Amino acid sequence: SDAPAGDQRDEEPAVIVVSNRQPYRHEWDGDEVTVSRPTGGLSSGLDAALREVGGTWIAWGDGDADKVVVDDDCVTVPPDAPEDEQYTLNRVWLDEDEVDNYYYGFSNRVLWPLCHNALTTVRSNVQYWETYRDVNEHFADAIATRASADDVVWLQDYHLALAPQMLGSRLSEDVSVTQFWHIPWPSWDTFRACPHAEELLRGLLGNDLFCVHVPRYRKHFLECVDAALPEAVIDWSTGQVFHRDGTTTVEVFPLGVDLDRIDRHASTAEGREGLESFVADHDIDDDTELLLSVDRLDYSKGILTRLFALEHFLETNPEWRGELTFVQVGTESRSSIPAYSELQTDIGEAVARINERFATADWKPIVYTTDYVANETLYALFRSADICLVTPLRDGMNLVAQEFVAAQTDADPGVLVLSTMAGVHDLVGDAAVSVAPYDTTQFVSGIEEALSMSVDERRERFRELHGEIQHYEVSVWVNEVLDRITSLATSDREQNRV
Ligand code: ADQ
Repeated sequence: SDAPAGDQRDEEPAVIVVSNRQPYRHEWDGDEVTVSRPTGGLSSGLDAALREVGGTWIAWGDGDADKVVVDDDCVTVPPDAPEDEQYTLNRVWLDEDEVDNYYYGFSNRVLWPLCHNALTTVRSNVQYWETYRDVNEHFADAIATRASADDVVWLQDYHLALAPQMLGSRLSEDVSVTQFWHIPWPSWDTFRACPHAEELLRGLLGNDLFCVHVPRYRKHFLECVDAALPEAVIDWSTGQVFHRDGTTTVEVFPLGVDLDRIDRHASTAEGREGLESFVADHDIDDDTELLLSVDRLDYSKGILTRLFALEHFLETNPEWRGELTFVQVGTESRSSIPAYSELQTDIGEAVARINERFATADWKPIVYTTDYVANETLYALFRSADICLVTPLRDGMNLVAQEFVAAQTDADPGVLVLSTMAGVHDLVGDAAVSVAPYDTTQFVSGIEEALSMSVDERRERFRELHGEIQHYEVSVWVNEVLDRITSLATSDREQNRV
């Protein structure tokens, strides 16, 4: 392709972001091209960073195989931005078998449940593993083609655990490699269940800098390295791991959301109108207290235990019947994996059962939708919610909790009910109403506490939450990670000179 190589702007090093998911999707139908844009907080944060510094984003060219033009690896994005705000999107094309075994297989039937302590859900086989390794090779090849001296390669997440080590033989010493692990890192006692634990750890030690959301995960990662790799020497105070191929520094960089963008979206006319239609379409009574949850339909998000807790709440608090509406927005996810399709069925059934049990002629306790909700509408919905229930069984960070806080206002803020099992709970702690998601009794008390909280206490907690999540807004996070990898590279060069 003749797309321009990622140019380096200002004094910053050129950045090569690498992720499984692409930030823009191009679909050609004859001559007509449709570009869909990123929606998630992370992808728009990284997109903004690349637009600023220039560079390349390498990702799986996910799309409808009949429609995408498969021989064109690179395009310039965003298509409608001025030239000095564009960068190169370089796609790695995968065939159906590769997607099945690498993405739905090893990534999401082994690593995802393993890292979320869902060991009974892990399904491992040699084909998943070998394809995972092959696809990581494809990514490493694509990176090696694009990277030049002093560049920073920034890998995202668990789909690419082997690529860093593979880069060792493909890149010159002066290219820095860093990776962000977006999901939890489990204890060694869990991680050792993986038949490829050592290879995965060695793969990740190909990074100069390996980053996680909270200190717990860093501690677990270092303990895994300590237990599994006899050749590694750990400096526990600095988080440095010395090994055959060099040094890997393991650090903590919590990821946040874009506070201004959410606040802006929540107050736009589109947001307000979107919210009005949402309320009308779903027959929500404006006078009821609005309880809200927004999740991908994933077993780690604790949706079923939440529904059971709500059922128990309605059972034991009859005075609240007719007075509240619980809205669950769910996005379908990984549906070809049985654990996910079964979950979708179970959620549908639980919602129907609870509604049947408690609904009256003019009131329904649960509104459940899997429809796409536009960003503006979603943030307006967050703003209008009285309580947000973020109750995962385990979650690397959880951005929804932060999006809810970002959308609230000081005058009459809502209450965040937050699972102790979410990474974000380590950071905001008791400013939220904490619940243990597995304990129905405690969960119900949490809902009762949130419903009866005085406006003074709500304001106090909101200020505390808002103050806390400001520290790691997504733009701050991007800059801190990039500054850190750059400073590690500089001190490395200086040491080599001595
Ligand atoms: P996820 O598991 O996807 O991310 P989360 O952090 O909650 O979880 O982020 C989901 C994002 O998708 C949020 O921005 C949310 O608003 C959006 N979203 C969800 N449902 C939606 C819907 N129906 N419509 C529109 N938007 C929707 C992984 C880890 C997390 C970690 C993030 C970032 O599992 O623990 O916080 O990466 O590192």
